[in-house]
Amino acid sequence: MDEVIISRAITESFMKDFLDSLNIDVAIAGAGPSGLVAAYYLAKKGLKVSVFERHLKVGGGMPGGGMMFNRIVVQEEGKSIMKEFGIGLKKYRKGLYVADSLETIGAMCARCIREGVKIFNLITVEDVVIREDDRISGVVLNWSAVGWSKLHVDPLAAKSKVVIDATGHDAEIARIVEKKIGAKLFTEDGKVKGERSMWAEVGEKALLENTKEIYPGLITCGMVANAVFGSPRMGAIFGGMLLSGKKAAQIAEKKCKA
Ligand code: 48F
Repeated sequence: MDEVIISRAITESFMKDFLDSLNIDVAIAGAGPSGLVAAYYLAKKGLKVSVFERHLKVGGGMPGGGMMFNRIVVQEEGKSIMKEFGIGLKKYRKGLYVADSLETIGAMCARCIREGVKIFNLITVEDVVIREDDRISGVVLNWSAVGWSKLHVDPLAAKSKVVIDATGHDAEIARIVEKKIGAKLFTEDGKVKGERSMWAEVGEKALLENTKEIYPGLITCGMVANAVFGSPRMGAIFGGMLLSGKKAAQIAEKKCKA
């Protein structure tokens, strides 16, 4: 057992995936439920997709369930996507199901990776790459530890045809585009409106409508969609997140193939 061989195996295997991710079809910021679902459907269609997640763990808001009770609730509309991932659902009442949030994360992650999605944890998307007409053309990446320790280290970049913002409540990529490019997003006033207080039913309905291209090459996904368009949050109900991920994938696929 040679420690150097173990070290080489890890480094070479990781670097192969990282190099493969520098020129891709779709870059996804955030490995929460919506980002993972989007990645899965894109990979299933044969597109090259990589997900960059800031934290050590993937799953975004899922491990904490509702107030640290590690369960999530999914309504009828999200059932078929949960089934596609092979996740167990317990019927709670008509049209409403409960899932173990840890099983959900494990299953989503495994299915994504088996479909060919490259998932990188501990990497933050800190900016976007732009080209003519300020079109979004990729993501700017750095180790999350660099930001946390406030080190002055320049990032690296990956090019993609489309970027999906699945960063959750803070809508980080949309805000970067608004601030740094001074861009008018495709919202009423051209800005990120910020999410509104909790109203599960309205929030869930709005989520699908708000999942769209908000700037050339940038697509909202999951909670980002409601944060960008000023719609309510919805708490630990996840059907909308799954459907939003699927819709973001469909929009991104069309753009990649256009
Ligand atoms: O927050 P998150 O789970 O987003 P989501 O997919 O799902 C929302 C639900 O979890 C919940 C909810 C349910 O109704 O409202 O909140 O919309 O996952 C977002 C992920 O993005 C990562 C973050 O660590 C989290 O895992 N993230 C955020 N900013 C960045 C990032 C960034 N700049 N670069 C990389 N990852």
